[in-house]
Amino acid sequence: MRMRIGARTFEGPGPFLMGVVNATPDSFSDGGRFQDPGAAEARALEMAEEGADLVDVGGESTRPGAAPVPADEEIRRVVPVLTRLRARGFPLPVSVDTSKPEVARAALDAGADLVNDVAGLAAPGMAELVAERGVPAVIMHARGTPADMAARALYADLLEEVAAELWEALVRAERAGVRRERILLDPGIGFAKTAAQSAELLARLPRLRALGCPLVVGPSRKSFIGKITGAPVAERLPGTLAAVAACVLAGAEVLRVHDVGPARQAAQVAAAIRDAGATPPHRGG
Ligand code: HH2
Repeated sequence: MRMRIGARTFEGPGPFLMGVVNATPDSFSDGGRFQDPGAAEARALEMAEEGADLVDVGGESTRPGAAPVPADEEIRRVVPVLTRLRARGFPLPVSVDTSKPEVARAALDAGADLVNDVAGLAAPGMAELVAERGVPAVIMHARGTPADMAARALYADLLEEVAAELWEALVRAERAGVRRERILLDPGIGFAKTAAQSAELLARLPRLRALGCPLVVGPSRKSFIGKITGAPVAERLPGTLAAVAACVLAGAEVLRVHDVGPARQAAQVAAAIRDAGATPPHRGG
């Protein structure tokens, strides 16, 4: 990939790590821990130390069944975190995880560099805002809302339908003025996907790479890992690291993770294996 995000240019196959900071009371794995803006700020700093390439600040849980959060409440959760990070000269690009244009606008005004939208820029005005501000955006695949997405995990051909729906969202964004070279795509692990479907998407990521945009993947601590292993959410780090490695080997450029330090090591080793496979075999002698 080659993309300018905030003050940094992301160049090459990565993998780049996007650290998750959920300023929410109810996120599925870290709800309530970083709700205070000071705690969220400290978490972002810690992630930078651990080797994050950017951090993603969110104020609404999108776990299955989560209640929607009004825009003004989401703004109250997210903007103070961004303001603090920018005021102290935080060196990494910061993304805002939101599907609402009002929240994205307030976050961009407070210094966010990228819009990460689990609804694929579908809300009226969202793609126009991204176009007008000239910022990059993540278009993630999902169906429905957290309330009904589990019931919408019905596909005749998973990969082709996810690819087609991502493509539709990309074309819609381009019509609104978003430039192709500022778009990242994400298959939306766990969003209207069963555990088996999440695993299949990870196995077949190269199909989505064919859409031509860098890929972001967020497997961290998700329920497919629990379904496969029986591990509760607090014990899914080993499974997360296996998924991170698989994503890197399958060509994902950005990994969205909660545990940046451990994911850094897993991603580095997977990337070394990926790159070793791209050079001619060593024949000794
Ligand atoms: N997953 C979550 C939220 N935002 N954004 C992208 N691009 N890709 C993802 O897979 C993704 C995302 C859900 O995880 P989390 O933020 O930890 O939980 P919650 O939604 O409960 O806050």
